Amino acid sequence: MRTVRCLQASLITLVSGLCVCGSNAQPINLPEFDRIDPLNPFVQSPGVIYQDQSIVRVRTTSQAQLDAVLGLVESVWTERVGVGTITVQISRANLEALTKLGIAHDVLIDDLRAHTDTAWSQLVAQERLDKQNPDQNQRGASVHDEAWFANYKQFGDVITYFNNIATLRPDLATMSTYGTSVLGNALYDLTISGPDAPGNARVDRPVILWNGTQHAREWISPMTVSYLASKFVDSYDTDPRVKNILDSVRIVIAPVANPDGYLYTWSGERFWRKNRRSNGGGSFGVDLNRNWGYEWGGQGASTDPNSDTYRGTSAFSEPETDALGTLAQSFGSDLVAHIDYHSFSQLVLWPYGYADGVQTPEPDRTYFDNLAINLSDEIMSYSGEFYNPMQSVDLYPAAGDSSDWFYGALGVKSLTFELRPSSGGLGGFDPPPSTILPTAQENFQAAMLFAELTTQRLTFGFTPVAMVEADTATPISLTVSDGIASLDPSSPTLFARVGSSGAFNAIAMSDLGNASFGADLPPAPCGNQIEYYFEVSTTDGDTITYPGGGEAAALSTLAQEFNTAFEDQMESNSGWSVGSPSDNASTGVWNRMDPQGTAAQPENDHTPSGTDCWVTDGLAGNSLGDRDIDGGATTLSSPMLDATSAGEGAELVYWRWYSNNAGSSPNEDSMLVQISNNNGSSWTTLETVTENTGVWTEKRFVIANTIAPSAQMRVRFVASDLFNGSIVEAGVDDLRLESVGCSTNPADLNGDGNLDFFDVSAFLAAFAAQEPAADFNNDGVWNFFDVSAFLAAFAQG
Ligand code: 0X9
Ligand code: ZN
Repeated sequence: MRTVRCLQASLITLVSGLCVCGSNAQPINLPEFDRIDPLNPFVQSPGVIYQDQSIVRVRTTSQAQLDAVLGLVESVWTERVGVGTITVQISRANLEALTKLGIAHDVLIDDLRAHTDTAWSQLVAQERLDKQNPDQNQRGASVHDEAWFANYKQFGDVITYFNNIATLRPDLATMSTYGTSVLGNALYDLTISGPDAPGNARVDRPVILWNGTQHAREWISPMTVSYLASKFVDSYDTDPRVKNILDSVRIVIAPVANPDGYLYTWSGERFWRKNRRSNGGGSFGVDLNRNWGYEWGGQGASTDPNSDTYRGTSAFSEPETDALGTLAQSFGSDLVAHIDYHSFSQLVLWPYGYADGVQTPEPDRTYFDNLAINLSDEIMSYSGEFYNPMQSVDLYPAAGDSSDWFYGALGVKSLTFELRPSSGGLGGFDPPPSTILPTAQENFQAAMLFAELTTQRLTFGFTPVAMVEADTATPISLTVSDGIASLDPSSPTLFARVGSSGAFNAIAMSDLGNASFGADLPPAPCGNQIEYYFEVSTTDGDTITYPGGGEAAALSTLAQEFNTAFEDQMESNSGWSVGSPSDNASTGVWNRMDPQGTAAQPENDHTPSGTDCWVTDGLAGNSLGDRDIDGGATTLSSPMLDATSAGEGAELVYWRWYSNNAGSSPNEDSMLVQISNNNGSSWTTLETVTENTGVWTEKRFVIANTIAPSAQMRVRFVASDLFNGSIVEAGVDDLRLESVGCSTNPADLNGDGNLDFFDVSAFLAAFAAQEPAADFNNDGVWNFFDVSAFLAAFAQG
């Protein structure tokens, strides 16, 4: 009853502006917001200010040239200003002066006013359609209203939409303010979480904070976080995945971190970025994303109040950053993760980013890298859009950004998302309104996964093996890192069984250091499956399995006989050669060495006891782009190998590394792996590698499926950086020729090559006599499971 009464009171609130719900107040009393009426013929577009202005990309070659350019421009649109290429806003008159000075440039947007007015007229047209239902246009027709996302929304409309969520679902959403902007606008946030439950009080749940709109002109940001808010609340009753998340997490969303700037982009200047602090002397605005207090004031943060990246007078000098930081700190150690939503470029950025060459310490570096890749993959598989995951400093160094502070000062897993579009000059800040919904939807997928991954009690790392050596114990290892809970290091246990029935045997795992735990899979006769899973405990007494489903979700691997006819661990050169007539790479040429690890290249070769591998220049260099492949192709060719040595069905096996997802223009390139059976006279492609594994990956090919095996086989790896310059690194190690299979079926007990009645009878005799031959799962007991394993092997023929 209480909730219902409060809900009624809340609905009245919207009208009367007064809520008396005690401490349970869900929606809040909103002021009258300044609102532009785009349909009013006297209202001007926020592009008017750009009359006779152009956007130009300028290329300078000296400091003198750069100074001349800076003297002519209205403002600089590039975050990183220096000799080289920058994008500037310049008056038509000064554009002529630039031309006369002979400084190289391209005009990106000739008439900035016309450009902005075109985007504005799209918005006006959509507003006209929306106007048919004015109430819905402002606050949405329901908790989650897809139609609301058909157009960009002003500050007041966003906040009204949020308050409406809290009004309609007071059981799930609470609206608050957390401070006031420079110009006195309230800073709003919405907390979303499932109701209190026995043993699961809201206040005990970890907190995730998402904020939008630090940068005023990035209009797709408030829209995206609005979508997250309403979609999470709306899906609670219908989507078990969302219910699961909201019952275990508190999500706090601050949709407009910079209300003054955002209001100004609607009323005055469409491409305003900063807040609206008066810096004196007619200069306005601090870049809030240079004002945070971790390593404040370093690279990429300007001391010039006129600059678009002005850092402010001190860390947290601005009430907008100060209040958001204070809100974050108010959650204490409950705050576990944060995302700052920006646009544009489609990036998933992880800290640090405050200075060139800054290294994020392990194990967080690996954690962030995996997290960002997982989120990027999630979006890719949902919508096909690529969000490039990278450490933020690889975009450019910028001190005082939010993610550096959340991570550096609070130890919170923080990301900065750059939303759609992936590219596009200034127009990138005003993609057509039809971009809003798909951007928001793909980010809802990523946001769900983000909530799940960052609030995991522990994080597991395990690479399943498809096949193991028959009759041999196989060492495997599992990594377990602390998440929001801590691992009891004495707890990791492997559960395994031979065959697909019977009890799993518990096998204690030993601590191998570096969060890694090892144990042996039991030996199994050729042709048998081994099923297994892991179980660990947290220090607070929870039991967690990997995979999550435990026994029911057990992993499996097949015991096989491997006959290795040839193996090259690349520890010495057995006759490999580098180069081909068509090679034209200028850097990153293949060499054989102990690689130096970078974000794109392995730290170690693959051979467990080895050091060296083939790698496209294994030196790390001064930056990611220093020693990778540039300018074309580089070819690595094997010596002549006898493919017939491993018999019929011979397989070519190698471990490879490939990375092309860091830096600019990612995923444009590939590595060709080719095979020849005539000593290199002609080549057939085995695979075209594009997947960015970022780990050593084993590849296995039945040679006869591609080419007739001969004694004159050669293999070559052609890695290249074609098209735009990008980061490409590749590696090859541990190449083998082998045959895989079972020479004898273990069910052929009398060894006559036939599976028949006589084997069944031999099995029964051996079983009755408790002979090893009938202990099919090698567990020292003769029971039903041996019968079942025998029958399984028998059935395989
Ligand atoms: O420059 C920014 O603040 C962000 N890009 S935006 O175009 N939205 O302005 C990116 C910040 C990423 N952080 C670092 N590179 N340190
Ligand atoms: Zn931004």
